[in-house]
Amino acid sequence: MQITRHPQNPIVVPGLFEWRKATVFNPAVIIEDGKFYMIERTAGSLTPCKNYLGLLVSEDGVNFTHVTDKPVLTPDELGFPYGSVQDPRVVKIDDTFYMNYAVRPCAMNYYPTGTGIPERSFPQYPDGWGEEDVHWRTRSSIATSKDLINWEFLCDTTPLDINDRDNILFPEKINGKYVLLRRPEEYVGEAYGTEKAAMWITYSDDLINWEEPKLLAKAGAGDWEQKKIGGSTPPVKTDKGWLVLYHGVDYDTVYRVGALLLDLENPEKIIARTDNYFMEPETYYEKFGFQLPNVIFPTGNVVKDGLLYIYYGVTDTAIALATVPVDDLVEYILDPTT
Ligand code: M1P
Repeated sequence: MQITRHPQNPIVVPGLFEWRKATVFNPAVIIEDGKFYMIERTAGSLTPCKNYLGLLVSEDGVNFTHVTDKPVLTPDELGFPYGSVQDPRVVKIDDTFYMNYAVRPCAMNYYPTGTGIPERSFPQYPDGWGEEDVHWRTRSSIATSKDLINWEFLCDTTPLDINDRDNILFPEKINGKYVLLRRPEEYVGEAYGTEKAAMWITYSDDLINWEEPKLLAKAGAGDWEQKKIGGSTPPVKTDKGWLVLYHGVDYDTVYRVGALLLDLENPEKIIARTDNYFMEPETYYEKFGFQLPNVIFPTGNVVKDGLLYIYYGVTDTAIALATVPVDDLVEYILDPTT
């Protein structure tokens, strides 16, 4: 199976506007009316690292320009004037766009070390912000839009007192219910059936009230996913099952990418899973960057002409694109010797 990194990588880089001059990464991407729309996670500074979401458009999925010179979603609009809005994933159900995003009510300071996890500190904020533990945790939510520009908060999909990100909606209801992937960081230990943060699945009739999540996939035996795993991209429907990319993190905080195939009618059932990763940091822009080295972090994928376009953050610094025939990837998951 051949994964092709685009020669123009990284295809989207920081700059242009104050609110994206430090970094851009981990984008949502969706095709609408034949055009590729990207929602990028951005920051104008690392101290504090207050993240915004910007909107770009492209005819070819490679060359993107901004639809508007302002962010389309800010932490301020969500009621968090010192917060950070992160890691969007977008699907369209009927005539509405649904965006999963993560929110930290107070943004932290990051000081890159160049060799690993950035050092961090907790800024002082006014008006009581930062005084409660919950202000420094990451919750996940859904916003809706009819045009990708104007977004409205719909609901929180996680309890507010735990860290829970990598929340991802399926692009259609299954057996009459909305379906959501989650990655509750604190659901570890014997009672939860997993020793490492894992992927969970939950259902809802109305998108507001979510059932108790069930454990879907936990870190496998491979070293590459020993620290934790999490869902990466919105599920893609194929004749063989729902294709879901996920990330695994090792003890050196290297991020790699694997994939799952889930049953179309019962997405709790894993039909097949890559034992090993199929992408890892290889190129300079994937190994070295402004924030965190050795991170590839897909958050968007679309299919066009049989090709899966995988959009991923690199080193939390820029955005890259890789493609693979979707059938080849599915065959590879079912039989890695192909
Ligand atoms: O810094 C790498 C990634 O770390 C987190 O991802 P996860 O909790 O799933 O490991 C997120 O902050 C993500 O945005 C970031 O790219």
